[in-house]
This record gives sequence, C-alpha cells and structure tokens, in this order.
Amino acid sequence: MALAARVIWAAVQRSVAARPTSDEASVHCFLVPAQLAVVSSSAHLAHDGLVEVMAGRPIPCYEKPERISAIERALADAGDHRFLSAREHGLRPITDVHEPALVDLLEHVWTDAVASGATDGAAPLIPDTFLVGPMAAGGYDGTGTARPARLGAHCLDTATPMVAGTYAAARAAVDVALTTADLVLGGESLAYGLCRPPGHHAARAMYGGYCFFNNAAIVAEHLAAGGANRVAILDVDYHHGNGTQQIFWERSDVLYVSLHADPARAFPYFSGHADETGAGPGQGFNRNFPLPAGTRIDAYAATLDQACTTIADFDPDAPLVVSLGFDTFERDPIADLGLTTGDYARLGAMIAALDRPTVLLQEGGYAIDAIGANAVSFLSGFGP
Ligand code: Q9C
Ligand code: ZN
Repeated sequence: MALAARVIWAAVQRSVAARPTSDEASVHCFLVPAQLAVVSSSAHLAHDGLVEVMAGRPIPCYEKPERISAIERALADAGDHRFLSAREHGLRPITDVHEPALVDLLEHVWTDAVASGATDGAAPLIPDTFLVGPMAAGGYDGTGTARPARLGAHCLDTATPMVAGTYAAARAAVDVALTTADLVLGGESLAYGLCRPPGHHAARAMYGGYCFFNNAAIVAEHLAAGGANRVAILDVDYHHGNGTQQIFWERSDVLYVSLHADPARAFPYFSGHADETGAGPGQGFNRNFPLPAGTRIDAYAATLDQACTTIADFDPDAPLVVSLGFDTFERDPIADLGLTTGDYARLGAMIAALDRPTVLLQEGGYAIDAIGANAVSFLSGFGP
C-alpha cells in the first residue's frame, strides 16, 4: 500500500472504531478491497417460498433469497468488484464429504413427494417424523422407507424446508464455494463466495439449520485432497457449526475453530461446548468458544484473538476458510449477540492480520436491512 493510501486507511479505521452503530446509508464510508472477486449463482433464487416451524408455528423462513441480493447490492454500491459466476465442479467433491444416501435423498425427494402426493407442490417439505437416536437404536436406518418419509432420518430440525429448486440451489452453493477456493488457489489473496443455502450445520449424512451441503467442509476437504497437510476453518457465524465439527472430528489435518452463542441457550443446542475438542487423531484440532448473550465487540474481539492465535499456531499450509455469518449482529432477528455494523471492520482486520490467503464463504445473517452494510464493513477490514 502506498503511503498516502496508508494514511487514509488509518483514518478510516479510526472512524470505523468510533462509529457506534450504522445502517445501509453508511456503506459508502467503508473502503473495501479493490477488484475483489465475488462469486455467486442465481440458482439460489429458486430456493424460495420457504416456511419454517418455529415455536410451534409456521412462519416465513428467515433464510431467504433477499439475504444474498442485499449483499450483492451493497457490494456493487461500495466498490468495483469482479462479480463472477460459479463454475460447475460435479458431484465428486460433495460425495467426498457427504454420504450418498443424503445426496440421493436431496436430489430426488421433491419429485417423489409430488408423484406420491406427499406434497401438493405449493408448500415446502418439512419432515414430521424423525429417526432420533433412541429410534435408530432399534436398528432402523430408513433404508426401504419412501424418500419423503425418509427425510426424517437425515434431518436435524423443522426449520429447513425443501422446495423444487432446493437441490439445484444446494449444488450451486457448493460450486460457489469451490469456485471461490479455486480463485484463491490461483493467486487471489481474498475471495468471497455468496453461498446460499448456507452449509455449516450439514453433517455427513444430515441436513438442517437451513443447510443442505457443507460448503466450507467441502472446500476444506478439496484443499486437503489437493495436497494440503494443515487446513484451518474459522467459523464466526452466530451458531455452532455442528456439521463441520462432526465431519472433521477425528482429523488432525483440518482444524475447526468456532465462536458462537453458547449451546446452553442457542441452536443447535447439543453441540458447541468448549470441552468438545476432537477425538482420536483429531484430539485438540477442534476448538469451540461459546459466548454469553449480549456479547459485544470488546469481549468478542478478545475471544477472536484467541481463535486467531490457535490458527496461527496451527500454521495452515492452505488458504484459510472462513464460515462468515452476520447473525452476530445486534439486531439479528433470531440471535442475541451485540455486534454493530462498524464492528465487522474490526473482525475483518483481525482475520486479515493472520496474513493468509482467505476464502470467505457466506453462512448466516438474517437482518436483511443491515446484512449488506455488515458485509461491506467486514471486507473493509482487509484494506482498500
Ligand atoms: N428456536 C445458520 O445461521 N433455527 N443457520 C433455530 C431456534 C435454526 C441457523 C430455532 C437456525 C439455523 C446457517
Ligand atoms: Zn447462524
């Protein structure tokens, strides 16, 4: 960076640190990296008309297409990015992480459900009968069960509706993630994949938490398959990435580090405690940092600093993979942490200070009116 740019940049950082809150109107104050590669696919638009069951009531799903459109609009307003379309990568990288049973189910369940009348085609598919542990203990695994009912053998929750366009959208989100990774492998220091649906709740044979395929895990596995010995995933979504943790639980070559709301009060409830550190060869290569309700930037940054130290000590030999959620925002409708739009610049700067080539992959974030500004603020932490 030239000296003049450095001086301006320092001033921007000070103004960001000083700004208490902000909204979309302040996007123009943030200087984002020039010519940043932003990858997306329009296939997510057909993963729409979604309903989730929350506290016993059907409500419009928080995970909706407008999330990504809002980020795209804010980025377009904030700088001269290169908006790139995802390149197809086929099924292989997906089956390297997910069981064929899950892939087959997601691919064909909608057509089967329409054919059998399990759906009238107007409402999304949400299972009503789940193969929970005590049922599975009877030796049942869903083999031979018709696909619409078999959804309950592979689904975590009642908030992850499927429609006609869901499978293609989930496939495209993986292609977005892999295309983003390819750009970084090709020499970009930073690239941003606007994955939708998100991924970090999806495990080897399970979908849920708005996620179908684990975009970040698929990228990490792709990096490992390409010869990397140490791949790090940093997850700053509000929720614990139970899927990513499970997938790499026994692996020493993939470090998973996550900051998230304490599962004592927040989805996915069962995982994300600090004492979950991996098993077998993976012991010590999983790190969870659960956070109390209302956590604001100073406590958050102190924890992120520990997470970043963990990653620096691990010394990755592949690009850093970031599961990037903006549901840590103070006004997120389904969350309870206290970060402001300006705070995301500090998060970005801390991650940038790791000084690694970085693959940013979109996870959650449901405050539609602020998600664009939050993304722009975060990117500004990487410098102009
Ligand atoms: N009563 C992501 O942010 N619903 N997924 C929680 C709590 C599921 C969030 C309901 C939230 C999933 C990627
Ligand atoms: Zn989340």
